[in-house]
Amino acid sequence: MSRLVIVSNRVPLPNERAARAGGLAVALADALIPGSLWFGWSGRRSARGSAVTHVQRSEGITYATVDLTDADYQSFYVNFSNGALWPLLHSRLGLLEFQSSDYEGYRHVNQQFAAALFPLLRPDDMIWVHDYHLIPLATELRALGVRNRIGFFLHTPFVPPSTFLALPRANELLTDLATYDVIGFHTRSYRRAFLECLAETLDVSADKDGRFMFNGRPVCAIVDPIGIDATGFAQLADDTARGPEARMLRESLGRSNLAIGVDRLDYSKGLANRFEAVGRFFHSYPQHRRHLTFLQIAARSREEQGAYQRLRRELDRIVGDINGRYSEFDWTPLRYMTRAVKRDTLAGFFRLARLAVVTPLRDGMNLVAKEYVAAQDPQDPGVLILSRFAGAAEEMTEALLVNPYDSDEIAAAMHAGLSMSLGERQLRWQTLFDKVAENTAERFCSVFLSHLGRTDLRPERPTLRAIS
Ligand code: GDG
Repeated sequence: MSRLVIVSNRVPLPNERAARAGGLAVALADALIPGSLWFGWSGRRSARGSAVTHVQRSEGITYATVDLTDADYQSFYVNFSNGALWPLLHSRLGLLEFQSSDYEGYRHVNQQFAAALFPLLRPDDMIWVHDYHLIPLATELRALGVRNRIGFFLHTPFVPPSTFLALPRANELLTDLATYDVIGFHTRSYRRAFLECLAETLDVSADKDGRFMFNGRPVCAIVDPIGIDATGFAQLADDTARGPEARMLRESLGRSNLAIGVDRLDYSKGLANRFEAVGRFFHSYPQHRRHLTFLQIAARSREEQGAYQRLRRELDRIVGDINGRYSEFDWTPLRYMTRAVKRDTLAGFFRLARLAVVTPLRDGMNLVAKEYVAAQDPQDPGVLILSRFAGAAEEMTEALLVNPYDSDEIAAAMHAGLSMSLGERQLRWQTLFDKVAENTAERFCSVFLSHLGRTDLRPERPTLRAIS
């Protein structure tokens, strides 16, 4: 059997996994069969950058990581990946900042990653590259003569040509993507947008299954929604809802119900609009004052970027405004913390919450929505309020779907959720749970890898001797 090699920007090393927020690490943990290799950035910066590869083993998995230099960190990670590609792929052109030198830094780091990974590869490895930081990696590996199967999965949305082509050098990135054997997206609409970009810029057309030819080779763009280990998470929630943190939370709420939001602190997650909606809710439905407490856990991320610093200041202001306006001496409507919470604690908190408000402005999938559903007590499940613009909305249609820009609609959904009969909550939850339990992380990985496994190895390059 081929060995699986996963490549992602950050490698969730075994000793740091428990408390880190981030969807990719959570989902891929399930794909890692002993014997696999995971390669990527160590999360550290050093003068030697990628010149040294650090290798460690845990539970049969090999983790190989490289550092970044300060300059590479700034151009590759902060500026181009998170300052240009992330806003672009979340349809936030106003936040896109492009500098050619950052783009060159991005390509340079991909080249260095390829060079560091190359000596670790075996001829029949299947290489699975993840996310927007590493779009050019297959191009760089092919340039080194790597003939292995190489697949790519994009965890963010993909955007139509009218948006994607605003990025200078967009054509080069589309060519890079078409250099993979398999390219995976969460939803049909992201794949459609990608194929439209290919048709418009590279004059490539695909069949209805996303298959197309590029440079004389077959390529396949697939739809493969990511999921979670639903039964494992349900068990975790059941256990930790009885644990000390959950008990302390429950006691602190008094007679009030809990609504919960859990997100990385990112402008794509719609936190400012959500907080405005919480304010609208207590304004428009005063009967819920004192009877509902909203807990928002927003683990800080990417703090080096101006857009994120501005977001924090804005959120601090709105939270202060809402709490100043509606708090009583013994009740705070909106509790807001920017520290990460342990994963098992989070599972227990989800189970206690009567409502989850998951309202990103755009989101590739959104695993929090799935985790909340998995964590519920089947006898007395809570209600999920979900943005129409999360990839998860394509499958989770029994949630209360809302427009995340419309605070009145979110407030009305919160009221509807709190007023919903037990029978309706159970019906909606059961259907949602069945979907979450069917589309697991394990299924996501096996679908992708079975597509990748069906592609052919690249032919050996003709050597000079063969030509003469
Ligand atoms: C990207 C795409 C796509 C959050 N706070 C804490 C914490 N988390 C965990 C959640 C969840 C994960 O982080 C977040 O996953 P999401 O899917 O919601 O979002 P992104 O990190 O933006 O992930 C996204 C995903 O990739 C997978 O493809 O769904 O659309 O943007 O698991 O529970 N975990 C802990 N403490 C926290 O405070 N331990």
